[in-house]
Amino acid sequence: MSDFIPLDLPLVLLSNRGPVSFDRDASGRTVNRGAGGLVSALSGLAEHLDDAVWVCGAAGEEDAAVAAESAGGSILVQTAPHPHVVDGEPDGPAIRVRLVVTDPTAYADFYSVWSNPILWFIQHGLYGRSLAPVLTRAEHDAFENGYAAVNRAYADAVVDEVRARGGKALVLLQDYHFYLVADWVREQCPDVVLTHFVHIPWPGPDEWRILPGDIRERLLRGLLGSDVVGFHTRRYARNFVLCAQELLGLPVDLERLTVTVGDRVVRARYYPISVDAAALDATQASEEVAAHIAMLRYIFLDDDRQLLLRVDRTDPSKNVVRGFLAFGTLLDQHPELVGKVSFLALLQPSRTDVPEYADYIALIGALVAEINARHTKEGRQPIDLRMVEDFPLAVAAYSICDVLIVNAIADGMNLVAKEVAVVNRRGGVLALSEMAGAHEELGEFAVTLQPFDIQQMADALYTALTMPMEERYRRLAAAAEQVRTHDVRRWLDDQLVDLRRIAGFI
Ligand code: GDG
Repeated sequence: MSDFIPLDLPLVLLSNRGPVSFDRDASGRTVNRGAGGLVSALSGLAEHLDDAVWVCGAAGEEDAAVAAESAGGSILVQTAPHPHVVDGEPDGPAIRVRLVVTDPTAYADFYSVWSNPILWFIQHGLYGRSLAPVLTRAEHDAFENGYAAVNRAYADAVVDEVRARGGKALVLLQDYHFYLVADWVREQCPDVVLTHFVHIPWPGPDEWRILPGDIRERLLRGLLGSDVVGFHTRRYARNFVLCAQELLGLPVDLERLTVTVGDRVVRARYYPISVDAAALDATQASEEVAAHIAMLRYIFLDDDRQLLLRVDRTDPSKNVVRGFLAFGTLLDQHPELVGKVSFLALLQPSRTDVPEYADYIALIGALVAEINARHTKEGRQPIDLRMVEDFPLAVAAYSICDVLIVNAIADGMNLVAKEVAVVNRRGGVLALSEMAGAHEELGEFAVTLQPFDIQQMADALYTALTMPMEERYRRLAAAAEQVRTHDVRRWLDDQLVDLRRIAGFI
């Protein structure tokens, strides 16, 4: 990747999961690098800067042991050629990391009561409302003693790091775990320049009215401590400004997407996150992916058969169940497709400790069994459901699928759609929910899905599977071009340019 733009100020990052985690095996302490586009983009930036620190949670026991050894301070982790903690000068790229340890009960209330599920459910519109949520004294207490307390601990760590740098720094906060942090940091360090980026959808004011009035007010006021609140799309940014207007009564400008808070102007901006196209190309070129491709071709693509793919966490927001219902309807209404189309679903089990998620997995299994029983032909079942964590397998499937289905009820962006656009080599068609953030950029090249309408989705899948080859390749090339020219580096650079402008450097 090319060089990062100069920042002129130290950088303090905050996210729940950090760039490295620690473990222990027979040989002693091991250091693992975090996976995914976000962590690698931010790691690239942090490695490049002279003065940057990444504040994150101590996830496991070994993380806590490392934090204890550093007496609450930061450590320097060299990230290549092999990751390890360094005492003196590193002789390769390195990231300064500060691991925050919190009380386990408070953390459980923060993470497993408020962040996921309550905030996740509100922001993805997952509550049925007639019977859920039920907010009792326990949830009020969990907010105070969990969400707020943990936010406070992380905010204190950020403040500590900013003060150690003279009180002036660029601060980048990530996601729905930390809505209270910006305001606290600004109170202690008024000279920071701060962006809070929200990776999930931001719904309109009425969804937020599900929450107790004082809590939703605190969450909004917390975020308004930022200079910029970043989202994936204009729609989410606008919803945020509407919330400030309707729920807090603050003066706003809905065209410029600004909120006036006392003598400060807070901007809601949209920076669509993306993928690291070069890293994806490298993964695709690996022997492991080639072996998977050969196997998938052998299983799914002999004769003139086609492959429909989905790759998701087993999260109710991804709408896996309605996706299978639509596929079942497609086969009912187009029996000529039975035996001609396979549906490969690579699902990563997620948050299985949350009852709604465990129930959802059971529902998926039962539905797949039922559709497979109904449409097995010559011993071949139409759906191949695999509960796996296997990124090279996912990239192999991306490369050769005919149709990718993303039918989320709500999805901040959805990186899977962008990954397929970059690596597919078979004229793969994106069947993309209008409720995924990615639809704002890729909708014109996709077949649009309306995630609650089973018949519409079945019809759209039929359109995708029967689209002329030339049209398929034309759309795929245009989608790939859009993603390659708007990759994850651009997502980050655009935010940094805005921060430098606010700080007065440009
Ligand atoms: C949240 C928001 C937003 C796939 N299989 C495996 C695996 N993957 C990778 C995919 C992709 C990532 O996981 C999933 O990203 P998504 O964007 O699709 O969805 P969320 O996990 O819900 O992410 C979302 C995103 O944050 C970024 O802001 O786009 O809207 O919900 O990169 O390729 N990764 C591993 N093993 C697999 O088997 N490790």
